[in-house]
Amino acid sequence: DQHDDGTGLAVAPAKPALKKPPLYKVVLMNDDYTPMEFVVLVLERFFRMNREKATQIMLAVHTQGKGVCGIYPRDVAETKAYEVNEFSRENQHPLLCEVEPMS
Ligand code: TYC
Repeated sequence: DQHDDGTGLAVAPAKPALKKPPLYKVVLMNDDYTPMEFVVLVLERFFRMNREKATQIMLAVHTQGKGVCGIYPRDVAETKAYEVNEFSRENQHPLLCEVEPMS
């Protein structure tokens, strides 16, 4: 980093090149029609959960209305949500996945 601009006065050092990106929550919404088994499959396939963890998250969403299934940088979060919604539509289920900024 260059800390002197030639005037002899200190200037702020450059930002470090590798900074942690802002994180976003991928959230699964409850609905009345999507089968529980399909939600478990989605959590296993797109969020790399084992059956036990997937079942636990599915039931939390079922009882609480929505739930976080993963936390990622923005582009990864948007891609996950898009792929889940595409997979749900292909299988004719209304399951909805959304992205929310971390509070
Ligand atoms: N509520 C659904 C049912 O009773 C199950 C379900 C769980 C749906 C989680 C969506 O994100 C969801 N079949």
